[in-house]
Amino acid sequence: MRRALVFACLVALSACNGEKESASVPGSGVRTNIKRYPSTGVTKKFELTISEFDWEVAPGAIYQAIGYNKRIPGPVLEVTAGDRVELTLVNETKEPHSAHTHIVEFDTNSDGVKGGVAPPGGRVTVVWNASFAGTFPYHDHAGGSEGESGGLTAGLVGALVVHPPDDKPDVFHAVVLMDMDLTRYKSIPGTADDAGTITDGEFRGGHGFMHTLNGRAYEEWVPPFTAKVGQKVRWGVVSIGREFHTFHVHGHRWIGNDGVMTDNINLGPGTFSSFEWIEDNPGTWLVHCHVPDHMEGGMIGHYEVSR
Ligand SMILES: [Cu+2]
Repeated sequence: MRRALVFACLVALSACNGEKESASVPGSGVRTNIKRYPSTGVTKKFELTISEFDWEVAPGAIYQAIGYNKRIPGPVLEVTAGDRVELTLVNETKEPHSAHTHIVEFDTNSDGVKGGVAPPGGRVTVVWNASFAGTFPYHDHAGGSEGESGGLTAGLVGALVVHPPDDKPDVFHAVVLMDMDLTRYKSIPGTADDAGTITDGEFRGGHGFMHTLNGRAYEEWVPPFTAKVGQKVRWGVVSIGREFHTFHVHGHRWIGNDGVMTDNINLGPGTFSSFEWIEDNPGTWLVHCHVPDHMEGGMIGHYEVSR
């Protein structure tokens, strides 16, 4: 009886996988039907300055950050599929740093691990082709004195957005999910423990201390995402911290990476997802990670849809 049940489950699973493999979802990063775009003949140039600065994760919570262009996350790099990109990094810190970029095509000189690293006080230019559409992470991978994860936790993270040339949205929202680290706070007005017990302050922890949407924590502080009814709204969500997260949007639904309808996607470290809809549901909606202490730890914001 049990064996028959297991067999039935296996059959169901393989049928399910077969369905996923043949799915074609534009902009969703499916594993088959990957579309490689021909060159546009255009070279886009970006320059990012890497420096140390104070970043306000939540009101009064000052983070000793290292980031691109004095912000967490770094600027959204927006290009068209088929573009060639020259990305120059100017490193004003005392450690080597880089911008390793997912999915794009490059050689090891532009990988950001051994090649493509900006030395302390120096600069480097990396070159890659944005041949595939979607939203992907870029992040430090140079492995300075704080190791491979030090730059990520300090704030050296960002999103690359590659739009198909013939399919641009009316509204695009890039979302970077990132975990902060208690040891990097210069000041934090009040803290609670990981269980959320607030003794003398206002900020609940989560694992390590606060989780962010685009570098900010809590719905009063995360700038609201906006759209109007009738617009084609595309989201590109990148997860780049050390925790697993979900991204949940109230009042909406879409086709997830696995080809199945969802309103809440799973994102492990270094993963990403793009999805879209034609907006038809006005109101102020919550967007948040569904891990309870991540949501309580700040990974929550608003999506405001007007008529
Ligand atoms: Cu989370």
